[in-house]
Amino acid sequence: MKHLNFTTLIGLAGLADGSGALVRGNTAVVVVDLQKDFTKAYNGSLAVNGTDEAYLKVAAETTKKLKELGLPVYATQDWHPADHVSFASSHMGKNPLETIDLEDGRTQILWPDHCVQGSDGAMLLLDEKLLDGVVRKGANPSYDSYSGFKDDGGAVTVLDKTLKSSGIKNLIVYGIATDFCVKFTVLDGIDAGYNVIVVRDLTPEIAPDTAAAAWTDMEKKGAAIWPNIDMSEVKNLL
Ligand code: VGL
Ligand code: ZN
Repeated sequence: MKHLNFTTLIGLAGLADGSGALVRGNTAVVVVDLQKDFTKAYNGSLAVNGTDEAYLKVAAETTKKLKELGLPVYATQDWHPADHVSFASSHMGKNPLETIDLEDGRTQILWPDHCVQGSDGAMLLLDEKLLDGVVRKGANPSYDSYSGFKDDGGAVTVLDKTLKSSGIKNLIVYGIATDFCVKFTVLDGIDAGYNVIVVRDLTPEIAPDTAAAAWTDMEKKGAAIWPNIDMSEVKNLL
């Protein structure tokens, strides 16, 4: 996994709520798209670098520790129909990683078929017992949804409502991948008013250039980038 060289750990002062401090007792974990198809460990169709067994083990152990501290844990799950607009196979003569212009003016990056509803590749790689909820996204054939909060057509998922109804103010976010689903989930989370922490070492990337831009965008918007999970920092939020 390639990383930007952050010289300083961005502390609690850099957060988005404007108050300069995280709110204690109101923190949830959002694990993004930890699914077979995105991993090398399972030979996924859209396998992201740095998603070997070792990564999955650390991600699972960290999630368990956070849950044991009492934090609610939500997972997003990419959940596409077989004819999804983001699949190159849905567009005659097109290949994965090409970009197309859709009729309504959106541009769409094309991917190999991945996370097809009900398929083995769509399976979440987290123990269900750790999860307080799963937010499925990308189920509308016509719209992609990198964000766990809303799709490209603006249709919202249950995530914001679920978090707000339990008084959540801070999110700890990690998962796959930096440059797409993590980035848009983080940016939308900040727009929805949350203080967002992103854990770099638990967040692999599809490509170095798009990932570098993603870290910059997230940081500029006010996300706190933690190099890794510091449990004593997390306990400060409790
Ligand atoms: C993702 C590309 C397509 C992701 C999902 O989880 O980052 N990337 N679908
Ligand atoms: Zn997808």
